[in-house]
Amino acid sequence: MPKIVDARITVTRPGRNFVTLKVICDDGTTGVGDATLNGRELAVASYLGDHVVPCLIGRDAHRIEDIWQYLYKGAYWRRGPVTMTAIAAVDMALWDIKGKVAGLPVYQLLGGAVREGCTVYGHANGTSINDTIAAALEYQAQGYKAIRLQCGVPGMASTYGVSKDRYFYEPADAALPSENMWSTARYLRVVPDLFKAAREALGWDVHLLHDVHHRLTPIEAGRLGRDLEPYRPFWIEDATPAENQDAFRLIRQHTTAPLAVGEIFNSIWDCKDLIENQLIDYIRATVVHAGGITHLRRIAALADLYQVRTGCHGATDLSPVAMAAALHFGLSVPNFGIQEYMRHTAETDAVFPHAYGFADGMMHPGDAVGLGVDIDEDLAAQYTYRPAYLPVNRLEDGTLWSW
Ligand code: KDG
Ligand code: MG
Repeated sequence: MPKIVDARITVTRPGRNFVTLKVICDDGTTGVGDATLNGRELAVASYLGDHVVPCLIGRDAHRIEDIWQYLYKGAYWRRGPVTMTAIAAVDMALWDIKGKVAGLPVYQLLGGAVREGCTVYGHANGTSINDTIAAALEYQAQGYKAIRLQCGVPGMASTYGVSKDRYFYEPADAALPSENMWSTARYLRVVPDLFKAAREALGWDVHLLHDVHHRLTPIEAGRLGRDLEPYRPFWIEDATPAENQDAFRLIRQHTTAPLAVGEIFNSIWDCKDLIENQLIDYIRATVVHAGGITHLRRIAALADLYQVRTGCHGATDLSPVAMAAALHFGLSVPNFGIQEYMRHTAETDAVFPHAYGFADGMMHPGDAVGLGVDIDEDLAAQYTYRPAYLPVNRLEDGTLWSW
C-alpha cells in the first residue's frame, strides 16, 4: 500500500491565483488535487495545511472512500465551500495516485469510457450583440458544438460574462472587489435579441447557452425563459439564487427552457431537493468545490434517477488539475450532459502540464496514467500570489444585488 508521507500546498499566480495540493507517498508516487476557491484561496490553503495534511500522514493512499469519510465526518463541521474544496483536493490527489499505481488513467478506474469524449461549451461574449455573434462564429469555426452567449447590456458600463480581454475571461481582477451596475429591465430586453441574432447567424445545429448569474427573481426568470424558447436554448443557468429552491417551481410553471444550477453548490444536500423534485435539468456542481470525484459521482448517481444530467462548472478559476478530473469523471459518468470549458492562458498551461485536449467540440482526458496532469513546482514558485476578488453588483440606485 502507498503510505502518505507528505503533502505540499502551492499557491501560485500564473495569470490568476491557484491553490494546488500534492500528496506524496513512501514509494515516491505523487498525486495532485486542485484546491482553488476563487477570492478565498488562502482560507483553503490554511484549512489544508493547518488541519488536513497532519491528519493524512501515515494513511493508506488507496483508502479513498475512508479518507473522504474521515475528513467529512471527522471535522464535525460539515459541508461549506472551504471544507468541501479541501476535501476535493485530497480526493483528486488520491485518485491520481491510485491511477498511477494501477498504471491506468482515472476514467478506467471509474468504470471506463461510456462516450468518445466530453462535449464542451465555449464562451462567446462581447460588449454588443454583434461582437458576441462574431465571437460565436469563431467558436463555431473552431468546431465547438455548444456556445455560451453573453453580451453587454446597453447603458451598463460592464456586466458579468463580458470579457475585457478578447480571448481570456477573468472576472477576479481587482485587489478589492470592483463594482458593477445592474438593471434587470435593460437586461431582459437585450438577451432575446442576442439569441435571435445568434440563430440567424449560427443556424440551428449548435447549442446555445446563457448564464443569468443569479440575478433575476423567479417570475423574471420565467419571463426570460419564455422569451428565449423560440430560439431553443440548451439551458438557462443560475436563473435565480438557489438558496430558496422552491423558486425553481415558479420558473418551471412558466417555461420549458431547460434549467441549470449548482456551480456554487458544495454538497449532495444542496442538490437533493432540486433533483428529486425535477426542478432542474442540469446539475453544475463540480469536482473541486463539491468534494472531489468521490462526492460528485454520488451527486450524479442521484441525478441519473431523475434524468438530470451533469453540466460541470469549468471556468478559468478551476485549474487544469480540476479540468482533468472533470474530464475523467465526464467520460465515465452515464448521465453526462455537457462540460464548461474556458481556455486557460499559456502561463497557466505551462505551470500545469496536462494530457487532456480538445478536438471537434469535445475534450478527452488523454490516456496518461492517473489524472494526466501535474504541477511544475519550480515554475509555480516564480508566480507570487496576489489577492484578487470577484466584483460586486449594485442596482442603479445603489442597492447591493447578486453578482
Ligand atoms: O469564480 C466564479 C466564476 O467561476 C463564475 O463567475 C463563472 O458563472 C461562471 C460560469 O458559469 O463559468
Ligand atoms: Mg455560471
